[in-house]
Amino acid sequence: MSERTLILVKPDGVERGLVGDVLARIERKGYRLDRLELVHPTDAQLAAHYEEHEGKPFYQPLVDFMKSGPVVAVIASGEGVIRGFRVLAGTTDPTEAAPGTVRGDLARDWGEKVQKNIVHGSDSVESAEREIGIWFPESA
Ligand code: RTP
Ligand code: MG
Repeated sequence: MSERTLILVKPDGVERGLVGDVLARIERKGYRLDRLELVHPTDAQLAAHYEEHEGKPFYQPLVDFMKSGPVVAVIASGEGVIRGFRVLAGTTDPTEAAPGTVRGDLARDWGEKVQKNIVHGSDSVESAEREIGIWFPESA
């Protein structure tokens, strides 16, 4: 069944000029780009987006990092795109991310200090709909 997901190219990906590379991987896989916008995230957007991580040691550094530059927010759709994009992205820690994935090929933060891992992708239908409401309220 077709579904949609919320993808972010994080500030490290934008800064390093990897937006086109990430979008190309999504398109080549056969997913559709439904919405695309360069955004300077607000505190409110980041607090909502990362509410599940509030209170964890990496929370504030993560929010500060996400505010360090613009991000590219994307709604992509297609059959199985939520899981499919997580597979394209690779595991959270680039050390473990498989070659051929965004993080496996391109990310440069390792192990305990993993943070700059280029992309975010929703992890469930519920997360996707919630996150779409944060970044594209008019598409919710
Ligand atoms: P994302 O939400 O960005 O798609 O990544 P994910 O599901 O693979 O990872 P998640 O556990 O949701 O963590 C969100 C982001 O927080 C940073 N992080 N830092 N230092 C740490 O232990 C740590 N753990 C996570 C990463 O930027 C991760 O993508
Ligand atoms: Mg996550």
